[in-house]
Amino acid sequence: MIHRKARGRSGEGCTPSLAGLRAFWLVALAVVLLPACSPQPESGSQGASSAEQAVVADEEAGLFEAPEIDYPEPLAPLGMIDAREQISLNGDWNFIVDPMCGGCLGAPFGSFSENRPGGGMNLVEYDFESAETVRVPGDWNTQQERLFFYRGPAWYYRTFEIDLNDPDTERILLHFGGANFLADVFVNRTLVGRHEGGYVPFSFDITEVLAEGVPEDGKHFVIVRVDNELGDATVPTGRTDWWPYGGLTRDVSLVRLPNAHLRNAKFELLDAGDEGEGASVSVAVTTSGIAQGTAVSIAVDELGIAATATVGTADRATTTFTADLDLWSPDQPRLYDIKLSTPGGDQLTDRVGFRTIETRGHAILLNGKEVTLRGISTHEEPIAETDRDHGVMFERRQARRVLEEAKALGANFVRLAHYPHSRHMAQLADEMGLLLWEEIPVYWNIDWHNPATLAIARDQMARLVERDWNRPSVIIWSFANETPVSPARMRFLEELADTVRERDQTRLLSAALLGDIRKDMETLVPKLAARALLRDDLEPEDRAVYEAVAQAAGDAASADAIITLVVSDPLEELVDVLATNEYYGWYYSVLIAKSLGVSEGSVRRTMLSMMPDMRLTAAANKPLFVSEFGAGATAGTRSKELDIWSEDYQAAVYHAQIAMLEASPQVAGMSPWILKDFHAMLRPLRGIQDYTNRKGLIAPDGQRKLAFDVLREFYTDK
Ligand code: GCB
Repeated sequence: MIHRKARGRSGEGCTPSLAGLRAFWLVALAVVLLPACSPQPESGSQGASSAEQAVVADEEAGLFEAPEIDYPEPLAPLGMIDAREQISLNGDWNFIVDPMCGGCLGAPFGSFSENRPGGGMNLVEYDFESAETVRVPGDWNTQQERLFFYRGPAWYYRTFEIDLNDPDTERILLHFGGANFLADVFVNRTLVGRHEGGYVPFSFDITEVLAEGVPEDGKHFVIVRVDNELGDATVPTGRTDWWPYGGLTRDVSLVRLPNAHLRNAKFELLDAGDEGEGASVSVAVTTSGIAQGTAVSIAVDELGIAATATVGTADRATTTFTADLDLWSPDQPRLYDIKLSTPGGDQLTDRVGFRTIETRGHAILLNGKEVTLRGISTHEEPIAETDRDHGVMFERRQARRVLEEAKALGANFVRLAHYPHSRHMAQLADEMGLLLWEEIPVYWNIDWHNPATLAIARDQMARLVERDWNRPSVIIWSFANETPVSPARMRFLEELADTVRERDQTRLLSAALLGDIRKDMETLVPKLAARALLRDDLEPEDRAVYEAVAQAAGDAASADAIITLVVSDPLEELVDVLATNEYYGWYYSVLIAKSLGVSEGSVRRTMLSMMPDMRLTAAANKPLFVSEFGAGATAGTRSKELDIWSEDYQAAVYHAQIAMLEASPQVAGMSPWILKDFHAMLRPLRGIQDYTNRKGLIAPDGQRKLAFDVLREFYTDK
């Protein structure tokens, strides 16, 4: 088993070095003196081969140093989870909020990991059985009002039953669809491992732990310490414009597998033939414990396909087959059931579609034909707050509601921002005929120099790709959002591009870029000044400033010219689609007003009238995609004067943006920001934001704002 060292994140820093120091007074001293949960510096050496041995009893270590714990890593990703034999562990789990990580003290892996009974002469200051409960899957923030802003550690506990038939012929995995953001997992008092990085699936093999028998109180149990505190070295970092929901946010289950089993399979269209006729498909299967030379069967009954792939070295089996396929597209989302089976009796199925996606010059081609991406961005939040039903959306029906609203908008494309959404999304998009952008939370400024940070990002990228590589709806993998340009960032992102390319070369790679805002402002400001001077509603002080700017700029300040803004970024070499987030009509007006010392209103009005004459283009000969634009509006607020936060102002920004982007030939599509208002700690403004980003086209109660119709009309006219 691979072991990984503690990373010096909140959690491991909570456990004092107690090896050999079991006396109570020392524990008490540690409790009093140690800064609980304070991050510790990364520690050095590699560890032993089992979790118990992994605590290095370093006689030299002082009381105040954390022990060196090597956390077993999760298994390589297990694919096709829905086709597996599972015992669901969803439901109510006992739950202890532990802001100071008191439960991290007093035992090698933290006292709460033991579920030690108290009473009699045993002093135990926690009790899972009588603890409150929260629903799994779900975040804790929206299940209890007092936890809404909570960031830190909490403990989950539940018992389970399973009959272990024969540990020599079967494996039992404990599987998590995702846990935000750090999870330490214990089964029957044994640390089975750690996963860092939210939103993606991971599992541990717990067969050996279960084989040791049921603990003395008669039930197997699992305890998970989940910590949603984020910092400078995590992915995402501690500052994001979305809610860092904590908890076991996705399904939890026990997966029963034969010892020799199929782990995953990837189906790729190698050649689409003549619009699907005579197409060839490659199949790449990964296996575990299956003897070399064994034939894995692949059947697609509807196509009359019965092929075999022989297991070779490195637990892999590959083959290709040819067939007459109906290609998948949003208009005709055709899916086929593919069955895999082994002579030993392991079986898997997946519903797979086949299509091609590529670029030619400025165009994106789906099945060889140019497609314009009529998109919308979304966070993983339910369409209506009343539909929350314990936490972030975790049920298929909630995911379906989001995609139905995207369809109602006339969209053919959804950007799943800014992290991997639940697996339901891509499965439903496959069925409903929507194209998807999937993304990992490399967001704003990440610790580009830190190998541990890179490891988390790579893990998220790999697990996302391996989870969804059979989903025809997914056409773009994105590995970054608004990351400031630097050589270190480039190196980091190159590694992520490699992580994708090693696994999947059939989809497009992208990242949402910031562009060069300073350069754009230099281009815009003289023209904006000339335009402003044509207005008859300018205040004299503003007019004086605009006159001075226009005069200094000379010819650059012509009022009637088309204004071309060029998106460029060193990443343009690495991506297939150049995506840009731009906020003309929202943030940029503040920047200009502040830098010139004029009223924001004068800039906003001028900008709105100028945008139809602005064009977005890119230096690279690649498709340009506008991955964000938008404006905030509190639903129900109306203003003839177009005051900001009104639905009218938001609608006006949409009209102006659409005029600009429709006239920009390099733009191959857009995904405005955003389908629905969403919780955001960065948005405190009382009475208007109330910790909600208001750029949604839909309000928290599910009501559509004016801009929804503006975009719908544009999309459905096309
Ligand atoms: C952005 C970010 C997005 C924010 C959005 C905003 O550029 O990519 O995460 O929520 O702007 O509303 O400011």
